[in-house]
Amino acid sequence: MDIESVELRVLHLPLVQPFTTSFGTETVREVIVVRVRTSAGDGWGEIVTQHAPLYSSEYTGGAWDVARRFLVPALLAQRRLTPQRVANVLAPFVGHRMVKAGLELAVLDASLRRAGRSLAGFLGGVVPRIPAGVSVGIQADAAALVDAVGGYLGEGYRRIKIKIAPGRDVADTAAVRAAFPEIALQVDANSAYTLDDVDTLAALDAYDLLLIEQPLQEDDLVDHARLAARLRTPVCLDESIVSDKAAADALALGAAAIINIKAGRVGGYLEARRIHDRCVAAGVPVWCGGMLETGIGRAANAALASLPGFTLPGDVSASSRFYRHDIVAEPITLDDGFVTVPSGDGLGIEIDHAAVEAATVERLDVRA
Ligand code: NPG
Repeated sequence: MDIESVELRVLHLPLVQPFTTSFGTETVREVIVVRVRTSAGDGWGEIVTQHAPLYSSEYTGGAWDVARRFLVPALLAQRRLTPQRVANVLAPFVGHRMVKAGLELAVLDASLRRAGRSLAGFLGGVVPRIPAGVSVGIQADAAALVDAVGGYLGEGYRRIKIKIAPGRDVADTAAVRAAFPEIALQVDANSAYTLDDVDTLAALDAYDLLLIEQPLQEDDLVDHARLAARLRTPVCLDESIVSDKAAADALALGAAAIINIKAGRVGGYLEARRIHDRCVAAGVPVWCGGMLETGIGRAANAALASLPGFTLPGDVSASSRFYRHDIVAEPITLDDGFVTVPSGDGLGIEIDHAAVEAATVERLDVRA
């Protein structure tokens, strides 16, 4: 397959409500979508960077620059590119994993469409639908949080994750647990704590949580292992797991008992599958995280989450949890608390071109 050109667009998609985490509040999702035009047809991908480097060092302006100047030209210089070769071609360029993941996804989509195969089938998915979890941002107060959680439970979500931050942790968790004693509940700190906070984090042990996600900084693997030894609640890593190698290190150190796999964060769906396979071999449960994906990345995440090691519900929610108007013809919906894994060729989605056009704030075509 030869790539003829790559179209990059920055989109601005308003969120149905603000989304607050320990690193900030988003009201508009800024995201880059990728369209590769190949000798065998088009493919679509999504680069999940945010406007500012708050979750990771990657951000949209940097992603745009590195894609345009280095990564896309490197792909355009290849003859007979396969999805499996994308990561190798891009490997000389350090970092920028979210950009690499978005480009690889577009090549995967084009290649699988041509082959008449679904992404889920290609990755090794084993179930036609996956249980849906939802990530609930920090609210004005604990009562508002309980209300928000109740709303999502009413929609059928099967697992709730609440965001925590210093000062908004134990009381918020206690309120949700008191209101909903039986639900599958977990918390996400997005790196907001240090080992000095061990007593606060240990206080969360009282609330029967599935896990605590990324309490410490991205590069704090040793401290996560120390913390894990002090908590009953299993420690799950997100930001720290930037590659299969990082996953191997975290497991070897005892820094994580559970891993959140996000294809964007680790450089692509093929690397995500390697982490899945490693965790299955090690008996470590994984779940599929989310980064407010549009219908493009959401379809791909549902495919990934259909692999057998994804034994915990992930953050693959309905598109309507974030967007009034998604950019695909058939946005992901909830059916009895489950999301159907797309079974069509490639990502199994059709792009709503008018919606893409309406959301575009910047566009660039890079040609061979
Ligand atoms: O459902 O897509 C979703 C959002 C899940 O909470 C979620 N994502 O820290 O995991 C996270 C958080 C996030 C959002 C991270 C945007 C980075 C960017």
